[in-house]
Amino acid sequence: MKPDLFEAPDYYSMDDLLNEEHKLVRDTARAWVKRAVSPIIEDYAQRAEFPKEILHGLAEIGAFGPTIPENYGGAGLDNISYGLIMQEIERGDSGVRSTASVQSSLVMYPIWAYGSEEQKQKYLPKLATGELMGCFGLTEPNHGSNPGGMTTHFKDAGDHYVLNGAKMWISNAPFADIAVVWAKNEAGRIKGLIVERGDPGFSTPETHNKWSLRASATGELIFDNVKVPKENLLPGKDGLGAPLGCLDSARYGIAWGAIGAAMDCYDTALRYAKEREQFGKPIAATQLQQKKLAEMITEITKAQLLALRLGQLKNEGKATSAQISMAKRNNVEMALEVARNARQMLGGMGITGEYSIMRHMMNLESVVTYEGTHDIHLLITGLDITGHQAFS
Ligand code: TGC
Ligand code: FAD
Repeated sequence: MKPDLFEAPDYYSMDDLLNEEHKLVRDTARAWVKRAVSPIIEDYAQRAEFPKEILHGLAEIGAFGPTIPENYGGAGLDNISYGLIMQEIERGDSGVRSTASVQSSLVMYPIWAYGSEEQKQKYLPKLATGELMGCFGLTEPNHGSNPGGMTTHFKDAGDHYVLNGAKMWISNAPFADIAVVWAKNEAGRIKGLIVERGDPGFSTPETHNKWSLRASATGELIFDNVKVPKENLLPGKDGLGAPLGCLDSARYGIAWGAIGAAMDCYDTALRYAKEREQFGKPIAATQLQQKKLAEMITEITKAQLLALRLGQLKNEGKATSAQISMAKRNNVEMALEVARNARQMLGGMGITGEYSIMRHMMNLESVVTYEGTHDIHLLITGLDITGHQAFS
């Protein structure tokens, strides 16, 4: 892969809107990605292997629990810093950002928001350092966009629960030490349970043959009469709103992360277009390639403004789920479009692993599907503005 020459586009001087802490956090993550992710990620993606060697570095830049309070091992940062970290990591690779998103928003967040004090003390500090890694089991083979229909269930067996069922498409599952699992109790109410690797009857087979997120490990969670200690039930919240509340946090991070992937594609295409000559002049001097570049930077800039405003609203506790859906949907689609156009601008070279663009493009096909598909987020906006739900 070519050396990482990334220069971040900032067409509307967004830096002026960030405080010193935001810039420090962002620059630390940016430097780490250049040093630790860019040189190795293409090889790992080609081999379809997760680079475990980066876990320590992810913890060091505050990517595990950026907004979790420091007394539980988190970084105690605001939501804009969290978003900027996700942007920088996804600039390197969406699969690496996935690992950070899952650990922070889908494992640490529910334990922090819905867990008992004992659960917080036991798990959060170790999750923040990466000593423990987690995954989040909501999706099932027959229930993806409609998680409320889940069939994974547990029964009260006196001093413990017995859990049965299966989850599918679970990021980090093959190596996670713990899983936050959403399942129905005997009354049909959705609850969160912490299941630990090694519990008899619990297995995590890996999902192979992915053309997307190849540097992220994806798997199933199989529960065959797994005994779960009663103290592993998350007591703070139940119902579908509990897992969906975690998704709000992860979707917010993705709205920022996708910008990182788009910035990397744009920056690569711009540099290539200035250097690559055809018909006796740089392709950057042709109207058609300028159109692509001008539209890319326009869309990236709009997405940056959307994410920053959403971050401000989130910091004020005012961001709604529907606003988060709009940003996730818009920014991921934007990044996919940028990646597709940037890929074309590199001609044949665009399909090789010499450049990051094709990897970003394929990764983004997962990002536009997980955490709620493009269509589902449109329906969430539709419901919000009309008051009519059109899911079923
Ligand atoms: P609905 O009746 O609308 O809602 C049920 C209850 O949930 C509440 N609620 C929310 N609460 C918090 N945050 C949100 N975003 C919420 N959305 C809804 C709602 O108020 C209600 O509460 P209550 O108290 O009245 O019961 O539910 P529905 O069954 O009609 O479904 C709505 C729908 C389709 C929007 C929802 O199911 C949905 O978002 N589906 C998409 C599923 C999804 O996003 N799955 C993601 C799995 S995790 C993942 O992909 C991780 S990838 C990670 C990575 O690698 O980065
Ligand atoms: P389906 O729900 O079957 O949807 C298929 C198509 O139908 C989509 O285009 C969808 O938009 C459309 N559709 C569905 N309902 C409607 C409707 N009412 N109206 C119109 N169109 C509709 N899940 C987790 O729980 N944890 C994870 O860590 C996790 N990681 C993932 C990692 C990867 C790489 C991938 C690909 C997925 C991951 N997921 C995870 C699962 C992800 O959230 C689901 O794939 C996603 O929610 C969509 O569900 P589905 O794949 O079953 O598609």
